[in-house]
Amino acid sequence: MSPTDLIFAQSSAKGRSALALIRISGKGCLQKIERYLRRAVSTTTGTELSSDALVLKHALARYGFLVDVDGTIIDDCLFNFFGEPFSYTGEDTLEISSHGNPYIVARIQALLRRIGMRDAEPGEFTQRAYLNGKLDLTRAEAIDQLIHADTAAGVALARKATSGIIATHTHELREQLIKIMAYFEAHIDFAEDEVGSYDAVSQKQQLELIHVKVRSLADSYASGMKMREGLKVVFLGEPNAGKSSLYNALLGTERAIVTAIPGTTRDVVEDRLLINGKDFVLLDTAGVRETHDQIEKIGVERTLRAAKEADILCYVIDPVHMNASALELELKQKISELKASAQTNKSGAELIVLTKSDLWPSALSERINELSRQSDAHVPPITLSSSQTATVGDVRKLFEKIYDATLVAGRNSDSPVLISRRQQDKALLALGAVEHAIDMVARGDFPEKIASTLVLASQHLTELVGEIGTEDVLANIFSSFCIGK
Ligand SMILES: Nc1nc2c(ncn2[C@@H]2O[C@H](COP(=O)(O)OP(=O)(O)OP(=O)(O)O)[C@@H](O)[C@H]2O)c(=O)[nH]1
Ligand SMILES: [Mg+2]
Repeated sequence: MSPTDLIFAQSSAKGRSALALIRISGKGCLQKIERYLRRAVSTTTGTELSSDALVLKHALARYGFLVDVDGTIIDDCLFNFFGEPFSYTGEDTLEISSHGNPYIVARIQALLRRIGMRDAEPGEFTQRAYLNGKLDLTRAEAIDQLIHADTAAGVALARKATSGIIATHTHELREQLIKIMAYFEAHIDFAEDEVGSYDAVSQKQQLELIHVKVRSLADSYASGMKMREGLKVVFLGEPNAGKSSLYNALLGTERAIVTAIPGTTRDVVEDRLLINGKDFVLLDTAGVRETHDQIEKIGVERTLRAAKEADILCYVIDPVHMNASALELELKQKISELKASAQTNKSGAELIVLTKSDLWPSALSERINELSRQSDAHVPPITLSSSQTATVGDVRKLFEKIYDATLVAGRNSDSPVLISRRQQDKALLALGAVEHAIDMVARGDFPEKIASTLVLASQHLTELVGEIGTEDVLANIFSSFCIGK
């Protein structure tokens, strides 16, 4: 890839559409194409077609014809020119919006090849933006994610990262490390009376503060990932408990089959639910029981596998035949049975939904209400549901509450959230080096050794932002991006 070539690509989606956008980048791209631009007839004034070339200036839009080498009109297009450095890539950039017919796009691309331009590699525009100092690597990655995110949180996190918050925060941490490093370096060669007395303990405290920050930066990747994917809610219960009815009520569609026959649901049914910008993946499952039915048996196995992956385990229990006075005990018993069969040891959140409230005897109703208000009850939070009265609002609120409690880092808009495994790897390497340096200070190691470990830590942070990177590594990162971006 030569950074001086003129490159082009269709930046809009392939296929038939109202408009297509072809982007060209590289020094002198306008001069190259200018002889193929013609003034079009004004659709408002009907002014005559002129053979004059269109005059394009910096960041100006012009409407006109694009003609082929033989002078025939390819299409009437909108030309947007952005002169260096005021473009996405930092180079002269011309964007051609034509009609979105694949034949027209192919003809334009053939013309561009014919006049010496070449097809851009995936991510090459962004790579040029990076090489021209328009973006750091974390922002380039953010742009790629902004295009690919398929959840509300994914878009929000990518947007946040395009502001450069990851780079800013990482630079701050790096500067703090360098200050401490300078302290240790100062004590390598100089006598104590020149640089003051050597106080490693206070430096260790500073390092511990940085350690906390680097750790929360590294940890932010996992919580960001959960936000992007959505918290997995698994509904677990006996056959006929009302799982599928609750599931449908939450989604607002008849997604799962509901019948009065126990053992209706066999496959795990999966769908997404968005509550106030928070993503959840809801999994309805087969009711758990001993069975000889071969199909149901497989269904139960699938349920138990899904339960192991749950971020929120939602016990769905039909309490209609439970004893009001022994309710708490009976619920605990039921839950421990379900838990034992699911063998979940994941420390996800749990909640109970008690179903069929329209059928509850009044004594049971009173006891359930009492228990669900009781914050120190010895069972997970309880919420009530009935497919008839559909009190799904309460269930949604509980989901949200758990979401907020689980994904603290992502909610706090001031703290950066790492968005790629590459970034997390670098943060973890930096974390390891800071930990090592803390141990060295504790052991009373030589200042030069501590300083060199801190150099290493700061290098990992620099690499996180992408300021040091071999060409191979960079090409590898950008090649996973879209063509035309
Ligand atoms: N009266 C009443 N009936 C309900 C309520 N919720 C569910 N049911 C009924 O209970 C029966 C079982 O409901 P489902 O939602 O299929 O139960 P499930 O837990 O998915 O059952 P399986 O798929 O067999 O594990 C159906 O006849 C529902 O109409 C409710 O709130 N009130
Ligand atoms: Mg069901």
